[in-house]
Amino acid sequence: MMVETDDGFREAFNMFDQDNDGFVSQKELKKVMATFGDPLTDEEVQDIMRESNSDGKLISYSAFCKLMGSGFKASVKYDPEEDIKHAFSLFDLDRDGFISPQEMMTALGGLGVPLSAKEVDQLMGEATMTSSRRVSYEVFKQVTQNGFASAS
Ligand SMILES: [Ca+2]
Ligand SMILES: [Ca+2]
Repeated sequence: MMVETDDGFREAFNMFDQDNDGFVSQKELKKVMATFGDPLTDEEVQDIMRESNSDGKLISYSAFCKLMGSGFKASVKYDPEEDIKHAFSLFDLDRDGFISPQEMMTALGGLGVPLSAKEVDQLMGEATMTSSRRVSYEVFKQVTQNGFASAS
């Protein structure tokens, strides 16, 4: 069977192997999947572990490649659009389709990034390039994908 380029999986593997010990543990698998907005139950994690490895405890890189080559890939396929939508919804607290400075401040504070009103104002200005200080989903997406510097 043809396997995709090693590098593609290596990148994904490194993302899962958070302590860089060369294996993906149950804990790491669960944690990373949760950050994808797709949390797994303990049972699901154990199923994946069992599928990937005979000892059912750690996923080696080669086992990981096998997983990615099989059906597992579809279920963890990284979908940036979904991810951005999810992130946007975390910011747009009142669901009016725009992120207000207040929402930005609240959401970032919740993420452990407390910003002053002035910093938020500056951030919003860089993101929107206008004085409206309201970030629409389109702007948010652009900023998320390109970073603040190149948003235009
Ligand atoms: Ca690890
Ligand atoms: Ca809002």
